Amino acid sequence: MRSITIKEIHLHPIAMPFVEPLTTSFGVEPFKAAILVELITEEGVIGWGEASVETAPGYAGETIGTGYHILKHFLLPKVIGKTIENPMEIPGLIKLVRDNKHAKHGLEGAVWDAFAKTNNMRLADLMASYLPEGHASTNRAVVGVSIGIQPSVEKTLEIINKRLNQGYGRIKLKIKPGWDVELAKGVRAALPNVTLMLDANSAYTLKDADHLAQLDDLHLLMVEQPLANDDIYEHGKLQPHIKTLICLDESIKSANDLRLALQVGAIRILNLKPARVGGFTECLEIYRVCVEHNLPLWVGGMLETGIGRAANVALASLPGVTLPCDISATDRYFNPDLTEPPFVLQAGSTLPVPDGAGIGVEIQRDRLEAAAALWHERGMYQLG
Ligand code: OSB
Ligand code: MG
Repeated sequence: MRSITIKEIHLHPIAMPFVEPLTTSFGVEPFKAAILVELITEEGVIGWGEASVETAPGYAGETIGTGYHILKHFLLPKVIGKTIENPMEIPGLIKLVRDNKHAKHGLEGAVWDAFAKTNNMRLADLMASYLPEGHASTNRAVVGVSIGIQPSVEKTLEIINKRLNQGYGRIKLKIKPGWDVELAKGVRAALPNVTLMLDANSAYTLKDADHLAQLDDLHLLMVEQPLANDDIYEHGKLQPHIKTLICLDESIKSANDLRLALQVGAIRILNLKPARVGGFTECLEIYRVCVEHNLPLWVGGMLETGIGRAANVALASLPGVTLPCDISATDRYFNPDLTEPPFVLQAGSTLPVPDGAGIGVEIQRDRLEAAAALWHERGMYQLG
């Protein structure tokens, strides 16, 4: 493979209006915020990454402000001017920066895209080239849709029916204390066969074990992250008390976290978000652990723009990803998105991997400028 030398990196903080915002147990974001990372190689190849940080530190503890600060002052100086023989060298170059996984993923994503483009390969094929034989891309991702907290069961059913009619084959509902068992029972009664799961975003404690056991007979696909964002131990205590399989999201920030969760029986399914684990190098390590342990795996999302979403589709197309992913079509998020062509849902609730090199979608500069302007206009704080 041909190496790349990193010449320049530009950071683009952006804001975009959502078609439909996503209310979770920790709140609702006013608009889609992210820092887009534009990397230019000595040869003039441009790679794009997305640090899908939110405006508030509710999900990850990172924000647009911290992401910008860490990227600009700590991460970029460690890689500019460097020659990379393999994108998996990036974590070693930046390992003295602790945590800040979303920011790291934005940088690493840009390197993976530039590296794949330099070698005239799709990102999905570049990822597969670092996996054992038999893990070639399936060329599509099987996907579902995530629905935020609504004012009533009726309103929720209305949105679910809209999504089912669009062709989505798996529905995820956000829950919080006071908005859980009644919702799930109501939806199950109306739609006995829909593939349904719940996501609590860390809103419960072990004291809620009996309450969560009321979900046992609703044949849910899984319940995602019921307990604290930094907990593994108590999820291992909860799982024997409930029949619904526990899927971890927030708790798993590395392959080592996953090994620990497996050891203590805290996890039956993994939501793998590239942003949460700090990039695709760690994703591929986690993927290998899942394959080794036969752990069902799917790719989660952070309501990414087309840049982050295209890369997530590439990862989600690998055959070790065995459950529907939180990656929906473009029209569920933005109108228009920053990239072309849009992702359009296909038969079997799938999204195709784009044919082009790297992430395979083209950034539209006029839309990027508009999104950057909207950040400056609506930005909640100044970036240093
Ligand atoms: O918990 O999976 C989550 C979005 C922001 C923060 C946390 C989560 C989410 C989603 C998004 O559920 C799903 C998507 O990108 O379609
Ligand atoms: Mg989640």
